[in-house]
Amino acid sequence: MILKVSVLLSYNLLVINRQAFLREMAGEAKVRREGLDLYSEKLMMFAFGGGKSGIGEGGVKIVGLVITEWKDIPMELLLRIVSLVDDRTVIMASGVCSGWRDAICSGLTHLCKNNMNNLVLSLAPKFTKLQTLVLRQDKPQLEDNAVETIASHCRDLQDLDLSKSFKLSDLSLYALAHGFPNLTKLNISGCTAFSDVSLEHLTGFCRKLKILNLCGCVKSATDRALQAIGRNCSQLQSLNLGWCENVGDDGVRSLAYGCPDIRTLDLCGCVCITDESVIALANSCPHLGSLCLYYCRNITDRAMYSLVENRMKNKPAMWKSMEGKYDEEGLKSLNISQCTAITPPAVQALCDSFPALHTCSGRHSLVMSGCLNLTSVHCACVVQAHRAASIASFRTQNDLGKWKS
Ligand SMILES: *[C@@H]1O[C@H](CO)[C@@H](O)[C@H](O)[C@H]1NC(C)=O
Ligand SMILES: *[C@@H]1O[C@H](CO)[C@@H](O)[C@H](O)[C@H]1NC(C)=O
Ligand SMILES: *[C@@H]1O[C@H](CO)[C@@H](O)[C@H](O)[C@H]1NC(C)=O
Ligand SMILES: *[C@@H]1O[C@H](CO)[C@@H](O)[C@H](O)[C@H]1NC(C)=O
Ligand SMILES: *[C@@H]1O[C@H](CO)[C@@H](O)[C@H](O)[C@H]1NC(C)=O
Ligand SMILES: CC(=O)N[C@H]1CO[C@H](CO)[C@@H](O)[C@@H]1O
Repeated sequence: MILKVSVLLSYNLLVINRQAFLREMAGEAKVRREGLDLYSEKLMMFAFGGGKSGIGEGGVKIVGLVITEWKDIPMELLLRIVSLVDDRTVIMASGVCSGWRDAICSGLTHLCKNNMNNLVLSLAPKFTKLQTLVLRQDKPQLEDNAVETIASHCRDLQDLDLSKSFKLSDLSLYALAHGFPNLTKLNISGCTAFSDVSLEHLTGFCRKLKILNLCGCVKSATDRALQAIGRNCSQLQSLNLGWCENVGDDGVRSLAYGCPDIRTLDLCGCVCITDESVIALANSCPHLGSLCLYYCRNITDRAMYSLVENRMKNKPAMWKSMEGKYDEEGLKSLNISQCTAITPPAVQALCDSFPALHTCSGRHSLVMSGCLNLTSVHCACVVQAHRAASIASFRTQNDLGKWKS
């Protein structure tokens, strides 16, 4: 019975890719609206022991108890229903009847909360076509054997979220490395137990990674691991290294040179990095659109001017290649909050050369709170920025000249 309940739960909590999931459960041909409705009805009949029990007339009557929505069904009854019907029916009903699904999910969340590891162990072998798997946990339960099971059964997986699973050890990363050569998205944010050796190993196998979240992985995100990422994962577009305080310039430099397609990089709280990191990124990563340098205290104006300078260098080429899609390139988001060494003229130059950066109230794309010396910077909202662009670029040239001399 637990297994059946868990299969249903998995629909919401484990399985995100509904299409692949339905294909897996039903076979392509059967996934038709009418088919789903039939399943739903079959399920209802199980629920109430007879054909026409008033479903669809705004409610279901059972002696002494009026049920207007699925969520009103007592938990014992739900459990009984689930234990009677086959997995496929339950799943198919979930596909059409969100009320049913929500009822089960809200009612049985505790089951999942306390049995995540067992759920995964029993479910993974059933979902061999799974492409996306999100295993978020309130309290970490996932253990290496669950990840090993996923790795040996769900060979098509491309997107895996294991964030905050700090019970996992290096064994999990080794299992992922060998199980998923085609992994494009991996979230191990907050998985603090992994070592840099195992991460390095992983990058040698998962070479198609595009999105990687290592936020808080202090032990694994070292310069050595970043060098491996730079050598192996040239398609990387998004990397979160937030609060990875072992990351230094050598690592970021390797990353910048090895992953020229990087678009989003979070270096917040990487206290060891200096201007050299930003200069390498500015030189090598023309698509960089979002950069977080929050609390990187050793970043100075030099870093800001390197971004500006590369913007000027790349602009003519960009105009040509983007055919007017000017706004799609260049920094769109920058967080230099708490970077106390940066001065107003440098940030002004930055604002002037990246029109997408703005400080419109309530939705800053340039965040500089905590830098008291920046109060004199005036960064326009997007509309004005467009208009000011030509004047701005002239001013920027002047600023650059000043800085260089
Ligand atoms: C990975 O992708 C390649 C190319 O798309 C494919 O040939 C291969 O079978 C895939 N490997 C796995 C384990 O899915
Ligand atoms: C990864 O996990 C963290 C923590 O659960 C979450 O905030 C983040 O949105 C997830 N996704 C990506 C793509 O980083
Ligand atoms: C960062 O700045 C502090 C203070 O100026 C300095 O002591 C430290 O050596 C710098 N760190 C690096 C990695 O350059
Ligand atoms: C800037 O970055 C820090 C660290 O990631 C974050 O806490 C803060 O919310 C960011 N600020 C904005 C406005 O995005
Ligand atoms: C920023 O301003 C404060 C107070 O005005 C001053 O003490 C500090 O030296 C300034 N820092 C820099 C880097 O200019
Ligand atoms: C194929 C390839 O380039 N693999 C590299 C992955 O990263 C490690 C560690 O930096 C290198 O030793 C491999 O050569």
